[in-house]
Amino acid sequence: MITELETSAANCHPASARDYARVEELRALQLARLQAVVDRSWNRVRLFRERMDERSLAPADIRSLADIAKLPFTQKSDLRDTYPFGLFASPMKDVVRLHASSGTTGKPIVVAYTQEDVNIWTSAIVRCLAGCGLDRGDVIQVAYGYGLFTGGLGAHYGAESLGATVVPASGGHADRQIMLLKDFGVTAMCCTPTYFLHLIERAAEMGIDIRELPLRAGIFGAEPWSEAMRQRIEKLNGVEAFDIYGLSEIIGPGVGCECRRHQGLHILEDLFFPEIVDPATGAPLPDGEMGELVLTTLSKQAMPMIRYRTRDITAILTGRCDCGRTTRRIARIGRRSDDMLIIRGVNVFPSQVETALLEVEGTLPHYQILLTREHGLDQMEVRVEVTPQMFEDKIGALQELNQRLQAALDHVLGIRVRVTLAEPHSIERSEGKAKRVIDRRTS
Ligand code: DLL
Repeated sequence: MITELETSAANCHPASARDYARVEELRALQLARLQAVVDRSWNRVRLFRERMDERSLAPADIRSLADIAKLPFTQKSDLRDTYPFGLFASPMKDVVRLHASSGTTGKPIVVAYTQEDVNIWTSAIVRCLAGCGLDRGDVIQVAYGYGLFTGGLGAHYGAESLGATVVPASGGHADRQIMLLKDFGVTAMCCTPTYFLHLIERAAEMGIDIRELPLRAGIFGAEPWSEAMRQRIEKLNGVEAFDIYGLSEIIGPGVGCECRRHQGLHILEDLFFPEIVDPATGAPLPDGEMGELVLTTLSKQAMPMIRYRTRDITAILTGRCDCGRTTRRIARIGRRSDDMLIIRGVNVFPSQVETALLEVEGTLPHYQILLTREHGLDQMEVRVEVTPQMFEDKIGALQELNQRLQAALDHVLGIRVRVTLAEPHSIERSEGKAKRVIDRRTS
């Protein structure tokens, strides 16, 4: 039941009015909230106070939004080092929810919410979903994992508060997901883009044509996905694909989301203050330049985050979105500063590989990057699945496809990589975030 395009505060969802606030009003609100959050953190979080003291800074020194640049950064290791509750700014009796993100090594990081934090998070998701044109009357299947991961419960509370009918499917059990999708008349799906790809593939095997179902929108996030991937999803399935962004440390999903114009992700700026910095030096970068996104929470009570280094690479887009929202937008996040691979001295990002592969006809959006070291030299192999038609075709067609992929990758990456064409379904599917890179280099 996707609604008409919103264009102003007058015809938007009531929860979205803030997104259309006058810019001066928004900046004044941000400053007042920034001062409050700095004050709260200084008074209640030891690590933050020590870092402020080291710089001879006091909360009263934050007089303008530009003063944010004086504040110390926070990073993931700070959460690990203070595990589990060291960065909390509320006593446990006020904390109503904990989430945790597993990470690849050691202890997870833990994040906390007061009741008000949960309410604000919920309203953030309502605004995101309303911006995607969803409303009461929609049936929203949430296939992000429920549990310590923020995706499932975050999307759930928001969708329910929107007044939509929520199907809390959680991740996994593809056949059951498809049955629910079909039998419950689901109109919007919330999951990772790679899981959606898996579901539509499985639906086809079950003889179900997604285009004949009421499904109209996909709210996809939690992992990087390319514009080429969006085109594949939309063209094949008649689903409008929206990019939603967020991270546990800041709140979970709902930091930003695309609207129906798909011109970048609107940051919910009354709740989160974005900056872009040079990932190497931490120096602020002007709007329009790509760099690392740094976020400050403007309303969180239980665990405020000040200048959190997300490692996500994007740019603040200049100019207004045609939707009429006044909030600033960020470009799609294609990569993280820490997912850069260095292959024979050349910097390679998995997102570049995805874009190159999907621009060539005959491929499926399932691929993996395998890194090995032979005689001291890094080797990169890209395994990509090809369509069943292609696979059944003559050997010559496969060879030709291989050459085209080689050329596309050479062009984008500037290094020679090995391309292996894989049979449909031969690469493992993910239920959540996809694992694209397998690194078998030993040192
Ligand atoms: O992935 C929260 C979330 C759930 C977002 C559902 C959207 C939908 P974490 O597990 O803490 O939280 O992982 C956060 O995932 O720093 C990005 O690197 C990546 N990420 C999240 N959304 C996007 C996106 C959730 N739309 C980390 N595009 C972030 C690219 C994304 N990367």
